[in-house]
Amino acid sequence: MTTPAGESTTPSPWTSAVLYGILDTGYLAPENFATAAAELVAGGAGLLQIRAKRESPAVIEALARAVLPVTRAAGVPLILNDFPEIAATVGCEGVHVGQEDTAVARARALVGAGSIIGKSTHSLAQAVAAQAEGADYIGFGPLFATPTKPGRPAIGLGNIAEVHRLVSLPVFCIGGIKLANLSEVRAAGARRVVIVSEMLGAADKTGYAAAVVRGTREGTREGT
Ligand code: 3NM
Repeated sequence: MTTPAGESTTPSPWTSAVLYGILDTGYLAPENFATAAAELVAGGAGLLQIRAKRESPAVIEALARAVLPVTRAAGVPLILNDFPEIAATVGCEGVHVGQEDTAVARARALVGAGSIIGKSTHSLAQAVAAQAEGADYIGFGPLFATPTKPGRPAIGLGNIAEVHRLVSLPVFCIGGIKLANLSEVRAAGARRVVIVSEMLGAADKTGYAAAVVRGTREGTREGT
């Protein structure tokens, strides 16, 4: 990958990411997106998403344009939550779709053949279906009830090991994960996590992200 200035970088491939950060307008003011993006990638977030559930397309496009130079410089893919047309216009590396959003193939056709398309899944059956549909990674959750996705019932930790047996894609566990329950989530078989509210609320986002990366990798090495 090259930076906007044309310098080559040697980032880890996104497929080895253990922490996926989400910049969510529910927790972060638009003017703080670029700074937060820099802080999270400095801490080791290997994928970054923009999630703006209540904003206009114009605001979403502006957010993506503000964050993209930061993620490009770090060699971290920028994923837009849905809105594949905006992702294509701005040059985001991919989009994340929910169960009710654009189909994976359509999203890829809009964003580009080499784009990264992720899908939210909330059960083993949906995880298997997302892989069959051609997703590049899945989210799996919410493990715990979370105000970031209100009204969505927790699926618990019981199927984490099984989803890793059934699906060969990168699986990002999500929903109510915090530093305090990370070891429990790891012990249940999670290898990669997404954390939204606690990470965006941290005074030191870089230090927080680094602690999650350390904790998640430690669990993987121990084989728990
Ligand atoms: N998607 P927090 S759970 C955005 O299960 C999102 O698909 C989920 O935020 C899913 O870390 C979730 O604040 C919210 O709980 C994650």
